[in-house]
Amino acid sequence: MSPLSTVTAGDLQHFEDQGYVVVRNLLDPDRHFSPVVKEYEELLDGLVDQWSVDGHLQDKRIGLPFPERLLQTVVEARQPYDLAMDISLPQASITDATPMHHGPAVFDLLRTPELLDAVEAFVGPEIYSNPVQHTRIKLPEAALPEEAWTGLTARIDWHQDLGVITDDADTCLLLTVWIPFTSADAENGCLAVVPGSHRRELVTHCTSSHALTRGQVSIPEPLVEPNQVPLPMNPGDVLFLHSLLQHAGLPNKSDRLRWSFDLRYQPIGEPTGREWFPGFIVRSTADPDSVLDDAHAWSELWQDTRTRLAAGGDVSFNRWTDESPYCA
Ligand SMILES: O=C(O)CCC(=O)C(=O)O
Ligand SMILES: [Fe+2]
Repeated sequence: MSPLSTVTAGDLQHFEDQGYVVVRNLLDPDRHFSPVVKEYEELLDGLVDQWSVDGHLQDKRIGLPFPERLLQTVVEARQPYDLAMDISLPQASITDATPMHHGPAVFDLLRTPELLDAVEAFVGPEIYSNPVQHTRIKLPEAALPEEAWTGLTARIDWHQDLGVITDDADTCLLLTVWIPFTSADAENGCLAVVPGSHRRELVTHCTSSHALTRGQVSIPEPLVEPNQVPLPMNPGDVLFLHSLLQHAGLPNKSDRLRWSFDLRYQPIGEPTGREWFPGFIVRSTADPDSVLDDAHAWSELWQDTRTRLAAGGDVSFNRWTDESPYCA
């Protein structure tokens, strides 16, 4: 295998000029992704057993690789899988039974040294793992019943990441890190960006009422800039996004599954834009003892958060009122 790459001065310049950069071959899928895939295989084992017990599934498709097995079992069982696999909580209707996933392999992915070395080049050596973190396992949209379309399973409309967090984080340096686990292209729903759009301000977002993106907070069409560029990527490549860059997750029009993780990092001590959710110190030269390196403790932070939010009602991360004429 060719050696892994690192972030170069040219990459940082590209990020500054264009608001994003794709660094090819930054991670080794065999080494960095295999434990996560194994964890998700076990997670799917549990879901499949449950769907079978509940009478939703005849054929458990034991032995199929994860992407094909997920696709085929979800299509047959027509049961939700997105929250059970996501590494955050939803923004509404949280109960003690809301499914989520915070396993040790995912924790290690968040802490991958080669990834943090790259993040350090953007945000410096004191690094906080922001709790806005997701995995999005997108089935072919044609195979997905419409009621199952969410931002985790289907297309994501144009938005700026700063537009989906609270305004206390507006002046913070928040870096989005997008990691494809399968290849992603314009057909199966890679990300698309408007290069340079981070140089202008945060534009109005509206709550979508479209059937296919219902509830998503996104930029109304007239405000989306025209120069939209898809970013095909392979496993091992990593995309870094500025929080003001206009971007979208394209629809999966293929017959293949598209799986990615999107993680976020920022300098320690700044607001996260989702204060109700737990982040953690992932790297610190100044205070190495403050780093969280215990996967179980991380999982407990999320379990405690779920318990608290289930008891205390919903939180809102939405700064938009839909009063803009653009939202009509
Ligand atoms: O993966 C996607 O489709 C969208 C991801 C996204 O918007 C993000 O990572 O900020
Ligand atoms: Fe985004």
